[in-house]
Amino acid sequence: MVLTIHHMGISQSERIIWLCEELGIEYKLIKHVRDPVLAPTSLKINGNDTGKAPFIEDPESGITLAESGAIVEYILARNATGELGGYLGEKKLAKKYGEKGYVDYIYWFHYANAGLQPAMMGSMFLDLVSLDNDDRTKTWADQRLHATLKHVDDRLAEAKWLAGDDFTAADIMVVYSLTTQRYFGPKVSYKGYANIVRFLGDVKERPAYGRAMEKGDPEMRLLLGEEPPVKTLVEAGGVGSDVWKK
Ligand SMILES: N[C@@H](CCC(=O)N[C@@H](CS)C(=O)NCC(=O)O)C(=O)O
Repeated sequence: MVLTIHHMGISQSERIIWLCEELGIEYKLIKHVRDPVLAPTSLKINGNDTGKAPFIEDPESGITLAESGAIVEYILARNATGELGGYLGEKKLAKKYGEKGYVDYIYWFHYANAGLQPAMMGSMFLDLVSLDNDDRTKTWADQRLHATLKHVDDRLAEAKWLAGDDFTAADIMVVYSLTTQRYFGPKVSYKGYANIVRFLGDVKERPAYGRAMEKGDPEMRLLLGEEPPVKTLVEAGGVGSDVWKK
């Protein structure tokens, strides 16, 4: 009995499809379409109290779960062979306590949704209201956003992947916030963040990433380069527009 992934197009649930593709585990994909920006009523499923994406159902254990970080940890633990730690055969996407890279792994795994994503969303919301460029709140949010991006960029200057030499689930957590999130804002360019751009180039080379994006969002133009979209989906009125399409 395979895991069911509820994926909403152009959303954080791309992380879960990507994780399963990297691990090579089978899953059933149920797609939901934004209405036209927020989550549709089809995501108001028993167990999904917030009605957001991602959401998974595991028929084997009867467990349902929301929150991408929790889901990633659940899938890694569920598929761990031997000791807990996200092993699947030779594939290993988590670091264990005591292992080289462990502290960086947990730090960047959590930084994705606790540091980077809030900074992106704070700037996204401020971009949506008409504030003067020298508005204090906007200035502070911009400073916070760029300090956050610099923090990620500095890490990627010293390591190929966020946990070190090995690609891990921490990279999966961070990539949505740097890429697809920009369809909603902020319209931030990565000019000056050469290490982030290099990292996104390495992500593009991963076959599992390509497969995940093709399965989850086959129409979406991937935002792996320096420049953000000219117009966000919010400005364009939602997914009915074609600003996000290839
Ligand atoms: N922290 C949650 C965030 C979930 C979330 O906000 N998902 C967005 C998609 S990126 C959503 O469902 N938005 C629709 C809405 O808020 O109505 C996670 O990591 O899963």
